[in-house]
Amino acid sequence: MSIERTFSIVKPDAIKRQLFGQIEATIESKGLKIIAGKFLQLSQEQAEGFYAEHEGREFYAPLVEYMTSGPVFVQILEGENAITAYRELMGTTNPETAAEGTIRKLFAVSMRENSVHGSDSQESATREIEYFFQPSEICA
Ligand code: IDP
Repeated sequence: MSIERTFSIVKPDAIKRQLFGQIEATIESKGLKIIAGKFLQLSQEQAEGFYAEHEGREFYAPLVEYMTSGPVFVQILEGENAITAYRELMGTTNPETAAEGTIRKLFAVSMRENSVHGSDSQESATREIEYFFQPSEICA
């Protein structure tokens, strides 16, 4: 067991449907601590850069359009094995295959509008945290 940090986004579909509080409560109930967070309206450039690894895929342009369609909440979560623990709590990308009790099973609308993001590795977590946060914004 090790204490890790992971990066999470509550995506536009969830903010629009006022599911922010329920999602944060689910995260806290799993023992993950929210050590930084802010609401943002992503620019086209921010969304493209964040999802640059998917450039060229057929879902890239609609994904960027969706991620800029309304406010998001970006946050840093800390806890034991936080990267894997939060990926498990989110559920699979496609909500139809997500396990019972996961955030995506509970709240997601579709494969694109799937309510939350979570880093998939230590390298991604470091990159994504640095993409959105200054060290001074982290309250650990
Ligand atoms: P993840 O968010 O579960 O890690 P990724 O494969 O990294 O999934 O994809 C990033 C995001 O792109 C997904 O969360 C989802 O919003 C969107 N996405 C991925 N694959 C598809 C697809 O086939 N159709 C529509 N949207 C997709």
